[in-house]
Amino acid sequence: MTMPRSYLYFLAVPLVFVADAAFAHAIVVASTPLPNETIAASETEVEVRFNSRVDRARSRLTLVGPGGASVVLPLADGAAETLKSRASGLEDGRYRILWQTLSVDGHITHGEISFQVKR
Ligand SMILES: [Cu+2]
Repeated sequence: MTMPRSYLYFLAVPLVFVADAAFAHAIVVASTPLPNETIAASETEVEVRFNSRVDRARSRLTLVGPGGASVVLPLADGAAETLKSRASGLEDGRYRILWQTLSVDGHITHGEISFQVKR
């Protein structure tokens, strides 16, 4: 099957643009805890891994507890693609890890990972 050259050109341009944007932004590729994981302990490692390096000084992990109170988690050293910390003193209930990050292309992205503590 053959296509007019001009049609292929217009088809290709948006695909290139989308691929470029996807590589540039920080996207979560793995996490601890996993989304909706249940933890049977009062503390856990917190790690969010992205598809690209992140600016740790301008990134943040916030833990929101079952009662709605939130605390900014201190970031530990680690791989350049990760935000790493530790949450302790956890009670039973549903928690959310809010992540906000500045990726190397200067774009801020954010999201959240929900998990449950049940002992
Ligand atoms: Cu970007």
